[in-house]
Amino acid sequence: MKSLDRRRFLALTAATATSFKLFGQTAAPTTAVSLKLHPEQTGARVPENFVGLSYETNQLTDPTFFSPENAGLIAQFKALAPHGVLRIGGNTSDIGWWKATPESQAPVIHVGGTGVGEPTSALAYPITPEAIRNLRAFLDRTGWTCIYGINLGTNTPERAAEEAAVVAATLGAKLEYFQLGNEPDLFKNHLRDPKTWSVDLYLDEWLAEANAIRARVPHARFGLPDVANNAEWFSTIATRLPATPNHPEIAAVSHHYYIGGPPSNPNMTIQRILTPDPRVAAVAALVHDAGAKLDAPYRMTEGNTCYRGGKPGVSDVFAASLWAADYLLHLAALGYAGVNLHGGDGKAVGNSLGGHLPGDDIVVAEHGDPSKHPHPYYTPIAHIGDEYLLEPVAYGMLFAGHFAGATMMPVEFDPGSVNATAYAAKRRDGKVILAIINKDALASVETRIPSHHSVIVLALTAPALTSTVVAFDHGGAGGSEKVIPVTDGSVRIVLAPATAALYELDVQA
Ligand code: BDP
Repeated sequence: MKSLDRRRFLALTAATATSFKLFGQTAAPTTAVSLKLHPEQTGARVPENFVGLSYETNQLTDPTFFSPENAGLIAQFKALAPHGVLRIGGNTSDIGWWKATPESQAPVIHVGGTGVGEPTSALAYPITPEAIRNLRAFLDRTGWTCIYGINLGTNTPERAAEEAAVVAATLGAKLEYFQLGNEPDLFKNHLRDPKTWSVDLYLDEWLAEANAIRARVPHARFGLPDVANNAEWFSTIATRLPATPNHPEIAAVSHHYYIGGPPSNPNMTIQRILTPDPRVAAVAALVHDAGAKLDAPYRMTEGNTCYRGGKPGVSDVFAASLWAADYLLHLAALGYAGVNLHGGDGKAVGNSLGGHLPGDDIVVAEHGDPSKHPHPYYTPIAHIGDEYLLEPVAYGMLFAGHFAGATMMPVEFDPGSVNATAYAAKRRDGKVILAIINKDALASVETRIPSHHSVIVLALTAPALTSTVVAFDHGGAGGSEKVIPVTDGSVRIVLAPATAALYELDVQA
C-alpha cells in the first residue's frame, strides 16, 4: 500500500492554520495560569542520546531490515534524532537463539504460558552474524548506538557468551551495553515456575549469564533489570549487587512502562492516555534510588501507550503525540538518561504477543481496514508497503528531543483545572527553552513569562485529538499558540486546546 493518503503528516498549510486558530479562539475558554522559571537553579542534564526506540529482537530475522541498504528506515531514524539509542529486546529476545554458522542446530526452546500476550515455542528463531554485521552498518549510517538484549529466558550462559562475543566485536563502540532477559518479573507467566520465581532467583541466573559473557567480553557492561512493572525488584538488586564481589559493571538501571492495556480494555481511551499517571513519578523515585546505590543512570528502555501492540484510534492518533511529548519531558525532568518507545514491524511485534495484533480485531469489528493503520498500532515509525513513515507518537518524541543536550530548569506551573504541563531547560548556547503541553481538549491556556524577547520555535497541532494528521512546524505569528509581547518585560503566551508549543526565551539568570 503506497499511496498519498498514507502520508499522515502534512506541512501546515495556510488553510489549516486558519481553521486551528478559529477553533482555539472561538470554541475554547481561556484559563490564565501562573508560570515561574528558576534560571538560578539547575536540574538534570538531558543526554544527547535521550531519545530512543525499542524494537523486537525478532526483527533481526530479516537481515535486510536493520541494514545499510534500508534507506527509508535510516532516513526516519535520522529525522527522529541525530544521536538516538536503538534498544533491541522485547518478549522475542527470550526465544531467539544464536546461529553462529549455517550448520548450527536449533536448541530446544520451551515456552509455557497461554501464548496470548507472549510468544510460543513455535515462534523461536535464529539470530545470525550477518544480521549483526548489517545492524552495525545501519547504526553507522544513522548515528545511533545500541542496547542489545540477549535471551535469558530460554538460553544457556555458554550460548549467551558466544552471541555476546560476536555482538561486542561487531558493534564495537556502537554497543552501549547488554541487557539479559526481557521483563524477567513476568517470567512467572510463561518461562519459570510461578511458585518459586523471585528477584533473587533472577539475580542468580543473571549473574551466571553476565559472568559467562564477561569471560568472553571482559569490558562488557550491562543494563538491568528491565522489569515490566515490579519496581520493588530495584531495591533488592541495588542491595545485593554491590555486596557481590567482582560483580559485572552496571551501565544502567532499566524498566518498562505502558500506560495500560490490552486494546480490548474499554478504559484504554484518549482521555486515559492524556490523564497524568502518578505511577510515573513513583517508579522514578525507586529507580533513582537504585541508580544512586549502583552509581548508574536510569533509562526507560521499552514502553508506549497501550500494551499488546497498541490500540487503534488511541495509540496512532494525535493524542499519542501529546502523550509522548509530555511523557518524555516528564522523564527528562525526573532525571532519566533516556526513553525508548517500542515499535517496529507488525510481524515482529505480533510474534512478541503470540503471533497476533489484537488491535486488528477492533478495526475489523468496526468494519474498518487494518491495512490503513500502522502495525503495531503504537509504532513511532510505521512500515507500510516500501515506505517508512513517522507516526503521531514520533512527533511527540521529536518535540521532546529539542531538550537533548540541555540542562533542565525547575518550572513552577500551576495550571489549576486545566490538563497542561510545562518544562524548561537551558541550552548550551545559553538560551532557555520552554515547552508548554496543553493536553486539555477544551481549555486554552494563557500565561505570562518574564522574558524580554520570546519566539515560538515549534508547535505541535492537529485538527482534533483523534487526527492521524499532525502538524509540526515553526508556528506562525498570531497562531493558536500566540506570543504577545507586553511592555513590562514579560510576554504573554496563549496556547489553544490540545496543542504543544516550544518557545525560546531571553531570560536573565
Ligand atoms: C511488552 C513486551 C513486548 C511487547 C509489548 C506489547 O516486552 O515484546 O510487544 O509488551 O505488549 O511487555 O505491546
